[in-house]
Amino acid sequence: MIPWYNLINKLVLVLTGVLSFLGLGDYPNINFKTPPNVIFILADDLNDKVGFLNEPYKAYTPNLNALAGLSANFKDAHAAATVCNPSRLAILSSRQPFNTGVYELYPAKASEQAIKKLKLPIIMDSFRNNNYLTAGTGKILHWGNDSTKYFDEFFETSSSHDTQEDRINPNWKAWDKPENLLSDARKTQWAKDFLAHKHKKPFFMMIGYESPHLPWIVPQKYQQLNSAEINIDFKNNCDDLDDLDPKITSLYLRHINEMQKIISDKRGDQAIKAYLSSISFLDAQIGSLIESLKQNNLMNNTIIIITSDHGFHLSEKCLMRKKTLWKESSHVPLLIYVPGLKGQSYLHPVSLLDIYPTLVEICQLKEKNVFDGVSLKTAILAPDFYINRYITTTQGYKNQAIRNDNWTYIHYHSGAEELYKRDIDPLEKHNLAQKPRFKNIKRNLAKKISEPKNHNT
Ligand SMILES: [Ca+2]
Repeated sequence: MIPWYNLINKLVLVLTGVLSFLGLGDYPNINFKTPPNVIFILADDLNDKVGFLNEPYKAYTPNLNALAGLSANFKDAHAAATVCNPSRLAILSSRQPFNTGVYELYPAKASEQAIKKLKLPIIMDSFRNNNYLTAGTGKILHWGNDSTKYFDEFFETSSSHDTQEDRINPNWKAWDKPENLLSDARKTQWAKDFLAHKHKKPFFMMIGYESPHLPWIVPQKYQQLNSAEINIDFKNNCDDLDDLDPKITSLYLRHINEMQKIISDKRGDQAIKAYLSSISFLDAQIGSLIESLKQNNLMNNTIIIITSDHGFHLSEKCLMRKKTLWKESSHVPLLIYVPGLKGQSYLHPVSLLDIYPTLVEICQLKEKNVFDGVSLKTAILAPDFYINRYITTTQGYKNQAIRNDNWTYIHYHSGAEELYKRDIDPLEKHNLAQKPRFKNIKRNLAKKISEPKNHNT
Protein backbone atom coordinates (compact mmCIF):
# COMPACT_ATOMS: atom_id res chain seq x y z
CA MET A 1 0.00 0.00 0.00
CA ILE A 2 1.37 3.44 -0.95
CA PRO A 3 -0.19 6.08 1.31
CA TRP A 4 0.53 9.07 -0.96
CA TYR A 5 -1.16 7.35 -3.84
CA ASN A 6 -4.29 6.71 -1.80
CA LEU A 7 -4.29 10.32 -0.65
CA ILE A 8 -4.18 11.49 -4.28
CA ASN A 9 -6.91 8.98 -5.11
CA LYS A 10 -9.14 10.46 -2.40
CA LEU A 11 -8.39 14.03 -3.52
CA VAL A 12 -9.25 13.15 -7.12
CA LEU A 13 -12.53 11.62 -6.00
CA VAL A 14 -13.42 14.74 -3.99
CA LEU A 15 -12.41 16.95 -6.93
CA THR A 16 -14.46 14.94 -9.42
CA GLY A 17 -17.43 15.18 -7.05
CA VAL A 18 -17.05 18.99 -6.81
CA LEU A 19 -16.65 19.36 -10.59
CA SER A 20 -19.68 17.20 -11.14
CA PHE A 21 -21.69 19.24 -8.60
CA LEU A 22 -20.68 22.49 -10.31
CA GLY A 23 -21.66 21.04 -13.66
CA LEU A 24 -18.07 21.40 -14.91
CA GLY A 25 -17.51 17.76 -15.59
CA ASP A 26 -19.48 14.65 -16.22
CA TYR A 27 -18.13 12.28 -13.61
CA PRO A 28 -20.46 9.49 -12.53
CA ASN A 29 -20.28 7.64 -9.27
CA ILE A 30 -20.87 4.05 -8.29
CA ASN A 31 -24.00 3.56 -6.22
CA PHE A 32 -25.49 0.16 -5.72
CA LYS A 33 -28.77 0.01 -3.77
CA THR A 34 -27.97 -3.59 -2.84
CA PRO A 35 -24.57 -5.33 -2.85
CA PRO A 36 -23.66 -6.19 -6.47
CA ASN A 37 -22.81 -9.68 -7.67
CA VAL A 38 -19.30 -10.25 -8.98
CA ILE A 39 -18.06 -12.60 -11.70
CA PHE A 40 -14.28 -12.82 -11.82
CA ILE A 41 -12.95 -14.65 -14.89
CA LEU A 42 -9.31 -15.67 -14.73
CA ALA A 43 -7.92 -17.17 -17.95
CA ASP A 44 -4.75 -19.24 -18.13
CA ASP A 45 -1.83 -17.89 -20.20
CA LEU A 46 -4.04 -15.36 -22.02
CA ASN A 47 -1.76 -12.71 -23.49
CA ASP A 48 -2.55 -9.32 -24.98
CA LYS A 49 -3.44 -10.56 -28.52
CA VAL A 50 -7.14 -9.82 -28.07
CA GLY A 51 -9.36 -7.60 -30.19
CA PHE A 52 -9.66 -4.79 -27.63
CA LEU A 53 -5.93 -4.11 -27.20
CA ASN A 54 -3.60 -2.47 -29.72
CA GLU A 55 -1.22 -5.27 -30.65
CA PRO A 56 0.19 -5.89 -34.15
CA TYR A 57 -1.93 -9.05 -34.57
CA LYS A 58 -4.82 -10.46 -32.58
CA ALA A 59 -7.35 -13.24 -32.12
CA TYR A 60 -10.96 -12.98 -33.26
CA THR A 61 -12.77 -11.97 -30.05
CA PRO A 62 -16.16 -10.38 -30.85
CA ASN A 63 -17.71 -11.11 -27.44
CA LEU A 64 -14.80 -9.72 -25.46
CA ASN A 65 -14.68 -6.66 -27.74
CA ALA A 66 -18.36 -5.99 -27.06
CA LEU A 67 -17.84 -6.30 -23.30
CA ALA A 68 -14.74 -4.04 -23.52
CA GLY A 69 -16.98 -1.39 -25.09
CA LEU A 70 -19.05 -1.38 -21.88
CA SER A 71 -16.15 -1.72 -19.43
CA ALA A 72 -13.14 0.04 -17.98
CA ASN A 73 -10.53 -1.29 -20.40
CA PHE A 74 -7.10 -1.16 -18.71
CA LYS A 75 -4.82 -1.12 -21.70
CA ASP A 76 -1.57 -1.28 -19.76
CA ALA A 77 -2.20 -3.93 -17.09
CA HIS A 78 0.65 -6.13 -15.91
CA ALA A 79 0.86 -9.32 -13.88
CA ALA A 80 2.84 -9.24 -10.63
CA ALA A 81 4.56 -12.48 -11.68
CA THR A 82 4.78 -14.26 -15.02
CA VAL A 83 4.12 -17.83 -14.01
CA CYS A 84 1.00 -19.38 -12.56
CA ASN A 85 1.65 -20.11 -8.89
CA PRO A 86 3.09 -16.72 -7.79
CA SER A 87 0.85 -14.68 -10.08
CA ARG A 88 -2.39 -16.27 -8.93
CA LEU A 89 -1.43 -15.90 -5.29
CA ALA A 90 -0.53 -12.24 -5.98
CA ILE A 91 -3.90 -11.58 -7.65
CA LEU A 92 -5.93 -13.32 -4.94
CA SER A 93 -4.04 -11.82 -1.98
CA SER A 94 -2.91 -8.48 -3.47
CA ARG A 95 0.60 -9.22 -2.18
CA GLN A 96 3.79 -9.04 -4.18
CA PRO A 97 5.77 -12.26 -4.68
CA PHE A 98 8.64 -10.74 -2.69
CA ASN A 99 6.22 -10.33 0.21
CA THR A 100 4.76 -13.84 0.02
CA GLY A 101 8.01 -15.64 -0.82
CA VAL A 102 6.26 -17.52 -3.66
CA TYR A 103 8.25 -17.02 -6.86
CA GLU A 104 8.11 -20.23 -8.85
CA LEU A 105 5.75 -22.85 -10.22
CA TYR A 106 7.13 -25.40 -7.75
CA PRO A 107 6.67 -26.52 -5.07
CA ALA A 108 3.05 -26.60 -6.19
CA LYS A 109 1.69 -26.18 -2.68
CA ALA A 110 3.76 -23.04 -2.03
CA SER A 111 0.69 -20.78 -2.31
CA GLU A 112 -1.28 -22.75 0.27
CA GLN A 113 1.72 -22.80 2.60
CA ALA A 114 2.27 -19.02 2.27
CA ILE A 115 -1.43 -18.31 2.93
CA LYS A 116 -1.21 -20.36 6.12
CA LYS A 117 2.18 -19.11 7.29
CA LEU A 118 1.52 -15.42 6.64
CA LYS A 119 -2.20 -15.66 7.59
CA LEU A 120 -2.99 -14.06 4.22
CA PRO A 121 -6.61 -13.17 3.67
CA ILE A 122 -7.53 -13.75 0.04
CA ILE A 123 -10.30 -12.28 -2.04
CA MET A 124 -12.75 -15.16 -1.53
CA ASP A 125 -12.41 -14.74 2.27
CA SER A 126 -13.34 -11.06 2.00
CA PHE A 127 -16.51 -11.75 0.03
CA ARG A 128 -17.50 -14.67 2.23
CA ASN A 129 -16.94 -12.61 5.40
CA ASN A 130 -19.18 -9.92 3.91
CA ASN A 131 -22.17 -12.22 3.52
CA TYR A 132 -21.61 -13.20 -0.13
CA LEU A 133 -22.29 -16.63 -1.55
CA THR A 134 -18.98 -17.76 -3.08
CA ALA A 135 -19.08 -20.06 -6.10
CA GLY A 136 -16.21 -21.25 -8.25
CA THR A 137 -14.90 -23.62 -10.87
CA GLY A 138 -11.65 -24.46 -12.62
CA LYS A 139 -8.14 -23.30 -11.86
CA ILE A 140 -8.16 -20.59 -9.18
CA LEU A 141 -4.97 -21.01 -7.15
CA HIS A 142 -2.34 -23.05 -9.00
CA TRP A 143 -3.11 -26.78 -9.36
CA GLY A 144 -2.12 -28.67 -6.22
CA ASN A 145 -3.39 -25.94 -3.89
CA ASP A 146 -6.88 -26.49 -2.51
CA SER A 147 -9.11 -23.75 -3.94
CA THR A 148 -12.37 -25.54 -3.22
CA LYS A 149 -12.44 -24.67 0.49
CA TYR A 150 -12.87 -20.98 -0.31
CA PHE A 151 -16.16 -21.56 -2.09
CA ASP A 152 -19.64 -22.44 -0.84
CA GLU A 153 -20.25 -24.11 -4.20
CA PHE A 154 -17.47 -25.48 -6.38
CA PHE A 155 -17.69 -27.35 -9.66
CA GLU A 156 -14.69 -29.59 -10.15
CA THR A 157 -13.49 -30.42 -13.64
CA SER A 158 -10.48 -32.26 -14.89
CA SER A 159 -8.61 -31.07 -17.96
CA SER A 160 -10.00 -32.23 -21.30
CA HIS A 161 -6.52 -33.11 -22.49
CA ASP A 162 -4.05 -35.68 -21.26
CA THR A 163 -0.77 -34.36 -19.90
CA GLN A 164 1.26 -35.68 -22.84
CA GLU A 165 -0.41 -33.06 -24.99
CA ASP A 166 0.75 -30.23 -22.75
CA ARG A 167 3.40 -29.12 -25.23
CA ILE A 168 3.52 -27.28 -28.52
CA ASN A 169 1.59 -29.80 -30.57
CA PRO A 170 3.20 -30.51 -33.94
CA ASN A 171 0.03 -31.82 -35.54
CA TRP A 172 -2.38 -28.95 -34.84
CA LYS A 173 -5.33 -31.24 -34.84
CA ALA A 174 -8.79 -29.90 -34.03
CA TRP A 175 -11.00 -31.11 -31.18
CA ASP A 176 -13.20 -33.64 -32.95
CA LYS A 177 -15.55 -34.60 -30.11
CA PRO A 178 -18.63 -32.58 -29.13
CA GLU A 179 -17.62 -29.08 -28.01
CA ASN A 180 -19.59 -29.35 -24.77
CA LEU A 181 -17.16 -32.06 -23.56
CA LEU A 182 -14.29 -29.59 -23.35
CA SER A 183 -13.68 -28.72 -19.70
CA ASP A 184 -14.07 -24.96 -20.27
CA ALA A 185 -17.45 -25.57 -21.93
CA ARG A 186 -18.50 -27.64 -18.93
CA LYS A 187 -17.48 -24.79 -16.60
CA THR A 188 -19.56 -22.35 -18.66
CA GLN A 189 -22.58 -24.66 -18.49
CA TRP A 190 -22.24 -24.97 -14.72
CA ALA A 191 -21.99 -21.17 -14.39
CA LYS A 192 -25.07 -20.69 -16.57
CA ASP A 193 -27.03 -23.15 -14.45
CA PHE A 194 -25.93 -21.22 -11.34
CA LEU A 195 -27.03 -17.90 -12.88
CA ALA A 196 -30.43 -19.32 -13.83
CA HIS A 197 -31.24 -19.89 -10.14
CA LYS A 198 -32.27 -17.20 -7.70
CA HIS A 199 -29.86 -16.90 -4.78
CA LYS A 200 -30.68 -15.49 -1.35
CA LYS A 201 -27.37 -13.65 -1.10
CA PRO A 202 -25.27 -11.68 -3.59
CA PHE A 203 -22.70 -13.96 -5.19
CA PHE A 204 -18.99 -13.80 -5.89
CA MET A 205 -18.21 -16.24 -8.68
CA MET A 206 -14.76 -17.16 -9.95
CA ILE A 207 -14.19 -19.08 -13.16
CA GLY A 208 -10.67 -20.30 -13.85
CA TYR A 209 -10.72 -21.06 -17.57
CA GLU A 210 -8.04 -23.39 -18.92
CA SER A 211 -7.89 -21.70 -22.35
CA PRO A 212 -5.70 -20.54 -23.98
CA HIS A 213 -3.16 -22.69 -22.12
CA LEU A 214 -1.51 -25.46 -24.17
CA PRO A 215 -2.34 -27.76 -25.95
CA TRP A 216 -4.44 -25.30 -28.03
CA ILE A 217 -6.80 -28.01 -29.29
CA VAL A 218 -10.20 -26.50 -30.07
CA PRO A 219 -13.03 -27.24 -32.53
CA GLN A 220 -12.23 -26.46 -36.14
CA LYS A 221 -14.62 -23.52 -36.36
CA TYR A 222 -12.35 -21.48 -34.04
CA GLN A 223 -9.36 -22.35 -36.21
CA GLN A 224 -11.27 -21.09 -39.24
CA LEU A 225 -11.92 -17.77 -37.47
CA ASN A 226 -8.17 -17.24 -37.15
CA SER A 227 -6.99 -18.49 -40.53
CA ALA A 228 -5.96 -15.10 -41.98
CA GLU A 229 -2.23 -14.52 -42.58
CA ILE A 230 -0.45 -12.85 -39.66
CA ASN A 231 2.93 -12.10 -41.28
CA ILE A 232 5.27 -12.51 -38.32
CA ASP A 233 8.92 -11.69 -38.99
CA PHE A 234 10.46 -14.57 -37.04
CA LYS A 235 14.03 -13.66 -37.94
CA ASN A 236 13.53 -10.13 -36.65
CA ASN A 237 12.03 -11.49 -33.41
CA CYS A 238 15.08 -13.70 -32.85
CA ASP A 239 17.53 -10.90 -33.79
CA ASP A 240 15.88 -8.83 -31.06
CA LEU A 241 18.06 -10.68 -28.52
CA ASP A 242 21.26 -9.20 -29.99
CA ASP A 243 21.36 -6.22 -27.64
CA LEU A 244 21.02 -8.25 -24.44
CA ASP A 245 23.66 -9.16 -21.87
CA PRO A 246 24.49 -12.89 -22.49
CA LYS A 247 23.64 -13.47 -18.80
CA ILE A 248 20.02 -12.75 -19.78
CA THR A 249 19.78 -14.89 -22.91
CA SER A 250 21.49 -17.77 -21.10
CA LEU A 251 18.40 -17.99 -18.84
CA TYR A 252 16.26 -18.95 -21.83
CA LEU A 253 18.62 -20.95 -24.06
CA ARG A 254 16.60 -24.16 -24.05
CA HIS A 255 13.44 -22.31 -25.07
CA ILE A 256 15.20 -20.15 -27.65
CA ASN A 257 16.45 -23.37 -29.25
CA GLU A 258 12.91 -24.78 -29.13
CA MET A 259 11.62 -21.67 -30.92
CA GLN A 260 14.39 -21.90 -33.54
CA LYS A 261 13.32 -25.48 -34.21
CA ILE A 262 9.67 -24.44 -34.62
CA ILE A 263 10.78 -21.77 -37.11
CA SER A 264 13.07 -24.10 -39.06
CA ASP A 265 10.25 -26.67 -39.23
CA LYS A 266 8.01 -23.86 -40.54
CA ARG A 267 5.51 -24.43 -37.74
CA GLY A 268 5.60 -20.88 -36.34
CA ASP A 269 2.54 -19.56 -38.15
CA GLN A 270 0.52 -22.65 -37.31
CA ALA A 271 1.51 -22.48 -33.66
CA ILE A 272 0.46 -18.86 -33.35
CA LYS A 273 -2.84 -19.46 -35.13
CA ALA A 274 -3.54 -22.42 -32.83
CA TYR A 275 -2.98 -20.18 -29.80
CA LEU A 276 -5.20 -17.44 -31.24
CA SER A 277 -7.90 -20.03 -31.97
CA SER A 278 -7.80 -21.08 -28.34
CA ILE A 279 -8.44 -17.42 -27.39
CA SER A 280 -11.45 -17.39 -29.75
CA PHE A 281 -12.81 -20.49 -28.03
CA LEU A 282 -12.42 -18.68 -24.68
CA ASP A 283 -14.19 -15.67 -26.21
CA ALA A 284 -17.14 -17.91 -27.14
CA GLN A 285 -17.34 -19.19 -23.54
CA ILE A 286 -17.45 -15.66 -22.19
CA GLY A 287 -20.01 -14.66 -24.83
CA SER A 288 -22.26 -17.52 -23.78
CA LEU A 289 -21.93 -16.50 -20.13
CA ILE A 290 -22.80 -12.87 -20.86
CA GLU A 291 -25.83 -13.99 -22.84
CA SER A 292 -26.94 -15.91 -19.76
CA LEU A 293 -26.43 -12.82 -17.55
CA LYS A 294 -28.64 -10.85 -19.94
CA GLN A 295 -31.34 -13.54 -20.02
CA ASN A 296 -31.43 -13.61 -16.23
CA ASN A 297 -31.50 -9.80 -15.90
CA LEU A 298 -28.19 -9.76 -14.06
CA MET A 299 -26.23 -7.25 -16.18
CA ASN A 300 -27.48 -4.30 -14.11
CA ASN A 301 -26.25 -5.64 -10.76
CA THR A 302 -23.22 -7.75 -11.63
CA ILE A 303 -19.61 -6.55 -11.84
CA ILE A 304 -17.51 -8.56 -14.32
CA ILE A 305 -13.71 -8.81 -14.16
CA ILE A 306 -11.80 -10.43 -17.00
CA THR A 307 -8.09 -11.02 -16.86
CA SER A 308 -5.34 -13.63 -17.07
CA ASP A 309 -2.61 -14.89 -14.75
CA HIS A 310 0.10 -13.66 -17.16
CA GLY A 311 0.91 -13.41 -20.86
CA PHE A 312 2.66 -15.63 -23.38
CA HIS A 313 5.38 -15.03 -26.00
CA LEU A 314 4.45 -16.03 -29.55
CA SER A 315 7.98 -15.84 -31.00
CA GLU A 316 8.76 -12.35 -29.63
CA LYS A 317 12.35 -12.37 -28.26
CA CYS A 318 12.63 -15.80 -29.94
CA LEU A 319 10.43 -17.51 -27.35
CA MET A 320 7.16 -19.36 -27.33
CA ARG A 321 6.53 -19.42 -23.61
CA LYS A 322 5.97 -17.28 -20.48
CA LYS A 323 8.11 -16.70 -17.38
CA THR A 324 10.13 -13.72 -18.60
CA LEU A 325 10.11 -10.06 -17.55
CA TRP A 326 9.36 -8.81 -21.06
CA LYS A 327 6.06 -7.24 -21.96
CA GLU A 328 4.81 -10.37 -23.74
CA SER A 329 4.82 -12.25 -20.42
CA SER A 330 3.47 -9.53 -18.15
CA HIS A 331 1.01 -7.52 -20.27
CA VAL A 332 -2.52 -8.91 -19.99
CA PRO A 333 -6.09 -7.88 -20.75
CA LEU A 334 -7.97 -6.37 -17.81
CA LEU A 335 -11.63 -5.47 -18.17
CA ILE A 336 -13.73 -4.24 -15.26
CA TYR A 337 -17.40 -3.96 -16.15
CA VAL A 338 -19.38 -1.91 -13.63
CA PRO A 339 -23.12 -1.62 -14.39
CA GLY A 340 -24.26 1.93 -15.02
CA LEU A 341 -20.90 3.22 -16.24
CA LYS A 342 -19.97 3.74 -19.84
CA GLY A 343 -17.02 1.98 -21.44
CA GLN A 344 -13.71 3.85 -21.25
CA SER A 345 -10.03 3.07 -21.70
CA TYR A 346 -7.39 3.71 -19.06
CA LEU A 347 -3.95 4.03 -20.62
CA HIS A 348 -1.55 4.18 -17.68
CA PRO A 349 0.10 1.14 -16.10
CA VAL A 350 -1.79 -0.81 -13.46
CA SER A 351 -1.11 -4.11 -11.71
CA LEU A 352 -3.26 -7.19 -11.26
CA LEU A 353 -2.57 -6.62 -7.55
CA ASP A 354 -5.10 -3.78 -7.87
CA ILE A 355 -8.13 -6.01 -8.57
CA TYR A 356 -8.71 -7.11 -4.97
CA PRO A 357 -8.59 -3.60 -3.39
CA THR A 358 -10.74 -2.28 -6.27
CA LEU A 359 -13.48 -4.82 -5.54
CA VAL A 360 -13.25 -4.15 -1.80
CA GLU A 361 -13.88 -0.46 -2.45
CA ILE A 362 -16.57 -0.78 -5.13
CA CYS A 363 -18.49 -3.50 -3.26
CA GLN A 364 -17.92 -1.64 0.04
CA LEU A 365 -16.59 -4.73 1.79
CA LYS A 366 -15.44 -4.44 5.36
CA GLU A 367 -11.84 -5.59 5.07
CA LYS A 368 -8.81 -4.64 7.17
CA ASN A 369 -6.34 -6.47 4.97
CA VAL A 370 -3.23 -4.56 3.92
CA PHE A 371 -2.75 -4.61 0.15
CA ASP A 372 0.26 -4.14 -2.10
CA GLY A 373 -2.11 -3.02 -4.89
CA VAL A 374 -4.36 0.05 -4.87
CA SER A 375 -8.01 0.58 -5.71
CA LEU A 376 -8.68 1.53 -9.34
CA LYS A 377 -12.02 3.15 -8.55
CA THR A 378 -10.75 6.62 -9.52
CA ALA A 379 -9.29 5.27 -12.76
CA ILE A 380 -12.64 3.63 -13.56
CA LEU A 381 -14.63 6.80 -12.85
CA ALA A 382 -12.24 9.42 -14.23
CA PRO A 383 -9.70 7.77 -16.56
CA ASP A 384 -8.44 11.12 -17.84
CA PHE A 385 -6.92 11.96 -14.47
CA TYR A 386 -3.29 11.13 -14.82
CA ILE A 387 -1.51 9.26 -12.06
CA ASN A 388 1.95 8.00 -12.93
CA ARG A 389 2.72 4.81 -11.09
CA TYR A 390 5.58 2.36 -11.10
CA ILE A 391 4.36 -1.19 -11.63
CA THR A 392 6.55 -4.09 -10.54
CA THR A 393 6.64 -7.53 -12.13
CA THR A 394 8.74 -10.25 -10.53
CA GLN A 395 10.16 -13.38 -12.13
CA GLY A 396 11.99 -15.71 -9.77
CA TYR A 397 14.05 -14.48 -6.87
CA LYS A 398 15.38 -10.92 -7.23
CA ASN A 399 14.58 -10.45 -10.92
CA GLN A 400 12.20 -7.52 -11.38
CA ALA A 401 10.78 -5.28 -14.10
CA ILE A 402 9.62 -1.75 -13.25
CA ARG A 403 7.24 -0.01 -15.66
CA ASN A 404 5.80 3.48 -15.75
CA ASP A 405 4.29 5.42 -18.66
CA ASN A 406 7.66 6.09 -20.28
CA TRP A 407 10.10 3.40 -19.22
CA THR A 408 10.66 -0.28 -18.65
CA TYR A 409 13.63 -1.06 -16.43
CA ILE A 410 14.55 -4.71 -15.81
CA HIS A 411 17.06 -5.79 -13.20
CA TYR A 412 18.26 -9.37 -12.80
CA HIS A 413 19.77 -11.10 -9.79
CA SER A 414 22.94 -11.51 -11.89
CA GLY A 415 23.32 -7.72 -12.14
CA ALA A 416 22.27 -7.66 -15.83
CA GLU A 417 19.94 -4.81 -16.81
CA GLU A 418 17.65 -3.68 -19.60
CA LEU A 419 16.09 -0.29 -20.29
CA TYR A 420 13.39 0.46 -22.87
CA LYS A 421 11.76 3.79 -23.70
CA ARG A 422 8.33 2.28 -23.90
CA ASP A 423 6.48 5.42 -25.01
CA ILE A 424 8.34 5.18 -28.35
CA ASP A 425 9.32 1.51 -28.16
CA PRO A 426 6.19 -0.22 -26.77
CA LEU A 427 7.33 -3.65 -27.92
CA GLU A 428 10.55 -3.25 -25.87
CA LYS A 429 12.95 -4.02 -28.69
CA HIS A 430 15.75 -1.47 -28.26
CA ASN A 431 17.71 -2.02 -25.07
CA LEU A 432 19.20 1.30 -23.87
CA ALA A 433 20.74 -0.01 -20.63
CA GLN A 434 24.32 0.43 -21.84
CA LYS A 435 23.86 3.94 -23.27
CA PRO A 436 25.67 6.41 -20.98
CA ARG A 437 23.12 9.19 -21.51
CA PHE A 438 20.41 7.18 -19.73
CA LYS A 439 22.52 6.53 -16.63
CA ASN A 440 20.49 8.84 -14.38
CA ILE A 441 17.16 7.53 -15.65
CA LYS A 442 18.34 4.01 -14.94
CA ARG A 443 19.57 4.95 -11.46
CA ASN A 444 16.22 6.49 -10.55
CA LEU A 445 14.27 3.50 -11.84
CA ALA A 446 16.60 1.14 -9.97
CA LYS A 447 15.45 2.79 -6.72
CA LYS A 448 12.00 1.26 -7.34
CA ILE A 449 13.38 -2.30 -7.15
CA SER A 450 12.10 -3.98 -3.98
CA GLU A 451 14.18 -6.07 -1.63
CA PRO A 452 12.57 -9.43 -0.85
CA LYS A 453 11.60 -10.22 2.71
CA ASN A 454 13.44 -13.14 4.23
CA HIS A 455 11.39 -16.19 3.25
CA ASN A 456 14.32 -18.67 3.25
CA THR A 457 14.36 -18.63 -0.53
CA1 LIG B 1 16.37 -6.03 -28.69
